[in-house]
Amino acid sequence: MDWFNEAKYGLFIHFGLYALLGGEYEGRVNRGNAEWIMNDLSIPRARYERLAEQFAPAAFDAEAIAAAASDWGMRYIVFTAKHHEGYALFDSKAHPYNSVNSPLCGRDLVRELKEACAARGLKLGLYYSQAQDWHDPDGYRYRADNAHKNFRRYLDEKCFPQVRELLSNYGDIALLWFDTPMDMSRAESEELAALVKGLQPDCLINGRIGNGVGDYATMGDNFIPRLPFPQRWEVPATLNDTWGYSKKDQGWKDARQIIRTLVKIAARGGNYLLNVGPKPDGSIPARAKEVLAEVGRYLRANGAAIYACELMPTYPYEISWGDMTLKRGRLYIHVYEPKKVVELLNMKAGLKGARILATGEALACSSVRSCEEDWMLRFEIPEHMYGDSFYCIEAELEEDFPEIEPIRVK
Ligand code: JFZ
Repeated sequence: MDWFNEAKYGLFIHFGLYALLGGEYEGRVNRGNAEWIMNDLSIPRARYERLAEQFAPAAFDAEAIAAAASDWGMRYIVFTAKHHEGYALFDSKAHPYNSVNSPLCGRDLVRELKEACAARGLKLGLYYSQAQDWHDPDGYRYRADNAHKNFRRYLDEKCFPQVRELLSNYGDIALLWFDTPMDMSRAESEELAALVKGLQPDCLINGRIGNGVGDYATMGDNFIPRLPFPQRWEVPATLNDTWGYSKKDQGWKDARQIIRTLVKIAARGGNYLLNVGPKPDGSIPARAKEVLAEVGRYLRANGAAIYACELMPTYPYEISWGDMTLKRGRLYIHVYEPKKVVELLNMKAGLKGARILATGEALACSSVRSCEEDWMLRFEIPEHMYGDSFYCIEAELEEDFPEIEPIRVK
């Protein structure tokens, strides 16, 4: 799992026929996730299938996406090879409902993305909805009567053959990202995992394969554990409020929120898998690109404080103006507000030195007692930076991690 532990930040891409609807169908707006529209608005299968005839992602440019993702500081991409709608974005001989058979598309988007990622040194993971398939009569469907279905037939005739194709026809796949296991039994999750590992032993499997079978835990959207979590984990998260493209959803988070979340996740030993939902033509919404480019600038200057950083043994406390990450005896203090001095209260350490990470400018630093007689780490910010925010201090320690000094009761 080394690459995954070091990567910390990945790009999730939710693309499929739902993008054509953008969260609206025949004047009705879908209030939930845009990619759930077929289910949530009960669009009949025969009607929804017609979208495959219109699927024309002329602006889906895998090379531009891979170039952008690496520019944005992301180390891996997870792409929806097949979402709950059942439509595959790759050349599947196992099932004809796929992008190669769409007359206005005729392309294998998984292959294009795999080649573009390989050229950029990015890992490619594939999302595959293993349990829900609203197109297959025997696939599960949320809030429906699934009891009469022959789920085994669906597994044998669609799910397993397609997973086999994904792991046989595209070279190394770094990760298979399964989702919503629903009523899958432990034996079924294990059988699917065995299929994956039998074809590609190094391919990681996320927690949503179900029944505790995956290689790491998948958290809920934007959920960050409060206490050190001993397992490897990943937070899938939206940049606005939905995964698939939505015409209405303008709830974009800004770059500073994303940076703060990324720092918090990295300090707590997790990965941040941040989503974009391409438009019907396959292009990424402009606002998403702006925000991600700004986050990328922070990472270019401060990546040493994020990639491959370690799980903190403890989180001393929540600071309103910043956060900390840790790597090999270096404590990184991410500062979000203008400051003249940065003080970390109730911490004590042997300090070998400190600098502004992005520029290398040395800082006066000390491990001293405050006027309240508590220990603290103190860093003096150079005058020309008094007005700055969103920078990072690198403090070199004599030990692995500062001592946390309890607050004294006076
Ligand atoms: C699932 C999908 O249904 C959704 O469309 C999207 O692909 C997302 C990444 O994953 O939605 C979930 C599944 C589980 C949780 C949240 C959203 N969860 O456990 O909190």
